[in-house]
This record gives sequence, C-alpha cells and structure tokens, in this order.
Amino acid sequence: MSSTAPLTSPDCLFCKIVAGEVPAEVVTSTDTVVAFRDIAPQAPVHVLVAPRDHHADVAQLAAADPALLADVVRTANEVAESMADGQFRLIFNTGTHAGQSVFHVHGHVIAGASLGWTPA
Ligand code: IU
Repeated sequence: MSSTAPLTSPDCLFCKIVAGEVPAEVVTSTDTVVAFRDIAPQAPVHVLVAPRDHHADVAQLAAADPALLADVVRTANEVAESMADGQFRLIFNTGTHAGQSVFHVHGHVIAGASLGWTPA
C-alpha cells in the first residue's frame, strides 16, 4: 500500500516523524516502516516501530493491510537482533484504557533486560 505517497493524517505527530518533518532518533527504516527511539525509554532498548502509512491502531492496521503489520513485526525483530540479544517484547497499546496516547499505530520494542510481567 506504500508504493506511492503514504497515507497520512493531518496533525499526526508520528506521520511527521516518519516523514522526517519532526526529529527523532531513527534506528532503522525501510520503504514501509520507521523505527525510532522512544523519548521516554522504559527499558535499555525501547524503540517504536511505526508504519509510514497512517492507521490509528494495530487492529485497524491488521484489517486494512496485514502485510504492513508483518513488516512492523519483521522490523521489530531486526531491531532486537541488532540492539539486544534478539529477545524482545512487542507491545501495541490499543485504546486509551490500554495506555495508547498516540493514535498512529506503533509497536513498542522492549529489550535489553530480563523483563518482569506487571502490565497493570
Ligand atoms: P503509546 O502506546 O501511544 O502510549 O506510546 C506512545 C509513545 O510515544 C510513548 O512511549 C512516548 O514516550 C512516545 N513518544 C515519543 O517517542 N516521541 C514523542 O514525541 C512523543 C511520544 I509526544
């Protein structure tokens, strides 16, 4: 779906980051996704992987473009392999009650430490 201009949403911060219009510490990118460091890291490696196309959350992305969701997961794995030991947690907060604050889908790649399990 990204062979031409990406889908964008006006005033979306992550649309501006993936377009390079707002600075971020990009760790890798492809023609379909951009991975950049979270500004408030919660682990030694905390990288966000966002598709260039705007979709509000992972459920909408899965429905609209499952191949693009696979690109996000593939890049998350590559980030964990290059920045940590290849083991990682991939979190898609979906909805405000789940902690989603930016409504341009992004997977949180959390890695680089032994992780606890206390989501609530
Ligand atoms: P959430 O799942 O939508 O809550 O994740 C949004 C993340 O985006 C959160 O971890 C923020 O620290 C992060 N972030 C960022 O990396 N750069 C920004 O300019 C903003 C938020 I605003």
